[in-house]
Amino acid sequence: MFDLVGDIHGHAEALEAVLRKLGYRETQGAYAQPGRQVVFLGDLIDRGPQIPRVLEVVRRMVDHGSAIALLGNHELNALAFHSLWPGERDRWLRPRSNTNIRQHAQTLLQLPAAELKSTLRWFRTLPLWLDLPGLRAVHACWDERARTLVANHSTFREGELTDDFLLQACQAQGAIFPAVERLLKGPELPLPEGTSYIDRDGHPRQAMRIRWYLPPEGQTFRSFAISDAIDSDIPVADLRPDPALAYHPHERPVFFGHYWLRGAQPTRLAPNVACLDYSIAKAGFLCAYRWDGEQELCNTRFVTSQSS
Ligand SMILES: [Mn+2]
Repeated sequence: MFDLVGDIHGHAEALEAVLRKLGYRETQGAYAQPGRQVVFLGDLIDRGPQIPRVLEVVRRMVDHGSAIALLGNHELNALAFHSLWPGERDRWLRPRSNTNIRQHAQTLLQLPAAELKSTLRWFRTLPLWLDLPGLRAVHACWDERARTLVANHSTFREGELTDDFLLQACQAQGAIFPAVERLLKGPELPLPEGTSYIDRDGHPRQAMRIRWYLPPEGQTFRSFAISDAIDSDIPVADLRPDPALAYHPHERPVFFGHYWLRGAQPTRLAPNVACLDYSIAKAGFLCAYRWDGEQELCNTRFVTSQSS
């Protein structure tokens, strides 16, 4: 059975506390627990103070077979940040703008060159989703159309993200760029003409992150927004629904991270939907879910790094 762990962002102390609460013990250098495996939902790096230790704990578990680690947008961004355009000497797949350097700065600061190189090689082996008979997991959004498009693309190899794949996935003109963005960053909905809101980092935004797992019928922009908005700024105008979105209640349970949720006590977002990102890198906590095969998720099964 599986224990799912949300975005860690370099917080090793919280990670090890949660692993111990879940019943994992460090033996022969790797946390393990008979009969159970961790699924890390991505975003291991950037922002936090102990990135090398987080990578060490997670990689040893993956090598040992006691964990599966999915690729988050921060891992994909790191690959693109350090990949040159084909045939060019100083043009990177992810432009080295001040914003992009700032986002990646703690990783650059904390990892020596050789370790960074080995980490990037390892990132290339990470899956973008986990699709099992009883559960699904992805960093930001389960979108079956996007997933199929990526899985069937000629550059896609399971467990081996090649230069060709990164080129198609990381630059705006790439053939699978929109699909990979949906899976790893989630869909965004443009706000009505002429409106905007200020996000939690103080930036004005014209598009909002949405509750993609809910049916959009009957929602307003404000009720359909998730996370980073100061809610009162979002207009109450009706949505034009895209029924293709939504995660149907009869689908198997899906777990994801990415959304910087707030609140003292994690709760499922729908009977078959749980987000495990509770903003550890913004004064929140690390969040996990102990899954024993149930198809209807249970609010008592969340485990967090908060003491109590
Ligand atoms: Mn993320």
